[in-house]
Order: sequence, then C-alpha cells, then structure tokens
Amino acid sequence: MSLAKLSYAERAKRHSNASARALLEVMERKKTNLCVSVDVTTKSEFLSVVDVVGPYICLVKTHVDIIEDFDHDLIEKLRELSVKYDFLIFEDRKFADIGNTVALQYSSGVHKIASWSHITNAHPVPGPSIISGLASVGVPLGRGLLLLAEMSTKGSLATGSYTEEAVRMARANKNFVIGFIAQRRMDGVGASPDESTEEDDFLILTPGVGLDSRGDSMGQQYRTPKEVIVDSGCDVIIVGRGIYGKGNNLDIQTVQAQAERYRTEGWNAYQERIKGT
Ligand code: S5P
Repeated sequence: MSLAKLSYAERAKRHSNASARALLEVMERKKTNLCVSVDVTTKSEFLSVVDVVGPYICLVKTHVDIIEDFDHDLIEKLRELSVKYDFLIFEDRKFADIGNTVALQYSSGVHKIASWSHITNAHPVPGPSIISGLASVGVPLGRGLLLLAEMSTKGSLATGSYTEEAVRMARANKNFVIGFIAQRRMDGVGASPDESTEEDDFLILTPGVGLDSRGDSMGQQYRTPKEVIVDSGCDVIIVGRGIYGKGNNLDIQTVQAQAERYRTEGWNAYQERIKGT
C-alpha cells in the first residue's frame, strides 16, 4: 500500500526523524495540512499575520531575509507564537552552495537559521555535499531538510533526471532529508528496478497553491488543494498570497477567513485521499 493512503498519525509513528514526526503529529492534532508562507517585509505585518493564522496551520514558512527590520526579538516572538498555537517553523532559505559555505549560512550570520527553524530546504544542484554540509549543523539539533526536487514556476529546470537525482540523494541521506518541495509524490522516482523504496516516507510540501487564481505575472503557477493533495498525493499545501493578499494593506479579517478556508479545503482533500480505494 502506498504511504499516501496512511493517516498522518500512522506515518508519525513510523518516522525516524524528529522534525518529520513532529510535523506529522501536529498535522493530525490540529487537523490541518496548511503551511502559510508569510512573505511580508516588516516585523509587525509578519507577527500580525502569524498571530491570526496560527490556529489553522501546521507550519509557518518564512523568508527572514526580506524582513527589513529583522532582529532576534522577531524570532523570540515567532517562537512564542509557535508554542501558543502549536505549529512548526520552516525557513525557506533554498541553500545552493558548497558544503562549507552552506554550513556557515545555516548556523551563523545575522539570522542563525539552524537555531530556530525546525525545517529548511536546499537546491540539490551542488550534489550530495550540500546535504553533508547542512547535516553537520542540523543533525545534532534534530532538524530536517527538504530538497527542491521540482518547482512551481513556468519553465522550471528541475525536471526529469534532475528530479530523479534529487530523490536518490534524499534516499542516501534519510537521517536528515525528510522530504521534498515538489509538485507530486516521489514514490519510486529514480529507483533501480530491484531497489525497494516502499518504506521511504518522504514528506511532500507543495507551493503554488491558490483557489482564486491560476498564476501571477512572474511565472508562478497555482493549483487547488484538491489537485495537490488528492490528484498528486502531496502532504502539505503551502499558501502565501492566497491567504495574506497582494496589496500593502493587510485586512486581518480576510486573512483569517482565507486561512480557515484553505485549512478546510486541504483537510477535506486529505480525508478524501485516505478514504479512497
Ligand atoms: O517551487 C517553488 C518553491 C517554493 S519554496 N515555488 C514557490 O512558490 N516557493 C515558495 O512558496 C515561494 O518562495 C513563496 O514564498 C511561496 C509561494 O507564495 P505564493 O504567494 O505564490 O503562494
């Protein structure tokens, strides 16, 4: 049976990585597979969005380098909110350099990502050394890594043999790589015919999700939660502008209503998937 048919709770029990287990557990506990991507540029907007979407999400995705007044007080407040509302934190850093450099970018600098972000991600483009570099920092802290096996944008180069190689790199590093940023399940992708991959439980976190639009003017492409969770077997929907909007004026009531709407759509789709035969 494909692991896509198992409940998040059952998968949590079987998973060996602490951050993957914690994510699956919180998804089951809060009945949500919604990750909100909070791509706003000030601390106050960031914290008001997180405060209002907190009850509906399993994960907050950050781009801390776009916050103009970033400081560690923001991280402290984000941590407090993550405890108050019970969600995990994912810094969408998209590391892409040699092992030594990414280890420093992950542990040090202004942001000290590894100290607060349960999950981060990396492009597989440099090859396996990017995983060993990041693992030297992340494994002792119980962190998890996602590889960008595919992207949501028009004309993405992350296809075919590149995607297959990303999955092979993940299989060789299951102590740290917990899954993929991808548009579909990766079961068996890139495996040789005699290789057994049935027990691999890679989480699929999927951006490019929108209910009211099919894309933006800069190459982003959107699919619905049902297309992503039921048709493509992904686990977590990542939603940004579909929830916090596009303009400069945040309307907090709309943000809350949209978070509730995406949470319901995502959870219903998941239930349809695990009940389906
Ligand atoms: O392929 C990708 C990978 C990522 S992580 N496509 C993406 O859009 N993302 C991220 O998801 C992107 O950096 C942004 O933070 C979010 C999508 O935002 P939205 O406003 O289009 O929903």
